Amino acid sequence: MKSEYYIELAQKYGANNYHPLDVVVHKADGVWIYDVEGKKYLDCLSAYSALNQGHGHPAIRQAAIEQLERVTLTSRAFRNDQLGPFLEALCELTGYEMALPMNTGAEAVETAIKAARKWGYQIKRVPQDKAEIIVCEGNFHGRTTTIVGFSSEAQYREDFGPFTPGFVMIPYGDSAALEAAITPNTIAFLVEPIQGEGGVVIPPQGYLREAAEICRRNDVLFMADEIQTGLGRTGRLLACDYEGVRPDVLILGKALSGGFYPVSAVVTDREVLGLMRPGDHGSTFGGNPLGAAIGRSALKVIVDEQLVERSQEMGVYFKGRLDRIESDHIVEVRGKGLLIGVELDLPARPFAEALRERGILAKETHENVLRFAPPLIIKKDEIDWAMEHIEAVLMNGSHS
Ligand code: IF1
Repeated sequence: MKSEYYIELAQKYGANNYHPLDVVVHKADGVWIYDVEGKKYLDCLSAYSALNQGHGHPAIRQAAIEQLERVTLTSRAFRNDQLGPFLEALCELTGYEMALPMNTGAEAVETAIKAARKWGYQIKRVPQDKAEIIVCEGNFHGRTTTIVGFSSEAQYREDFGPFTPGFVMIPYGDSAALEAAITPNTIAFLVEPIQGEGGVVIPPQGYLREAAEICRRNDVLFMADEIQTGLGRTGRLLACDYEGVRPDVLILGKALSGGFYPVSAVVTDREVLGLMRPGDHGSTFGGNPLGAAIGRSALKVIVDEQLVERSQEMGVYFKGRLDRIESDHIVEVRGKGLLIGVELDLPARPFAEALRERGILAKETHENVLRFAPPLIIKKDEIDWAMEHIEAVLMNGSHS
């Protein structure tokens, strides 16, 4: 069947809440994607960093198959033999005492908000229903009604209100603004170490360290949304590691499953998640044995294959090659590890279309930014191949 057939079906029966590139993926392996017509593409998006380990990683696939054949779902009404080992691996790798598993990133953010509020009322002793959480302009933390309620992006909010109260917005990258916004009722600061959707926005050096210090001084939880930046994407295990910051609440998702299954988690010390009591929170699928087996294997691959170091090394190489392209369209190249944004003086979408024509899948974000975020297993010669096309497209505008 030709691509048009599948595109028409999805357009006819699917809600129109996306504007995808018209490549109809049939299969994928490692850094490569194949469409229904057999054309091959280099994946430079990694499903927004969910595929740090690459498509269909053999070790994760094996763990998934073995678990599929045993048991996939128990619900948390019963225990299973995969959850404990997964949580242990997650806590040991990140250096925390406890974790709460969920499925999607947005659910993990919601979970972090609930955990922080509980901490705020029980430990910080904020008056009931007065807890405030500080968030940043340009944030992206997911699509639930509570989360879009504190988005600064008009379209994400429009016609979806009324929204959950209790959130205060400050400019991103401005630690003085954080200090000024804190009140006796502030319980937490929720922040992305690099704003992905915001256009790969890197805050000023020292910002995360200052912000964490301000939070510590004011008895405010520093909550890092590392759903996109975590697990090696930026060349460190966590992007917060660049500034030696250890968040009080760490939020992970995406690559926690290597793209096999939705697996997310909130990770903290006992002081925060230790406050959860039976019935306070839950999810039918959260912590299920299939997700847990996949999650544990996905973490093992990151360690065994030294994907953090690879991300650092290949990221420097990838960005270095981009830096040398002398195109009038490039305003700025920015990034850490293999999370790289190229800001253009034109809309980025036609550039993404031109790259797709040449066999490279990348996506625009925030109108003018082209994002490159390949799986962390990408090799130098694959970057070299891609760079010829990227250079041609960036030099000639989108007409190449
Ligand atoms: C979509 C963007 C990326 C995230 C951070 C939480 C979530 C995300 C930092 C929620 C999700 C996704 C969602 C996806 C596109 C994508 C995205 F372009 F929208 F902004 F990655 F940059 N925190 N980001 O980046 O996780 O509930 O989706 O599992 O189409 O909305 P989720």
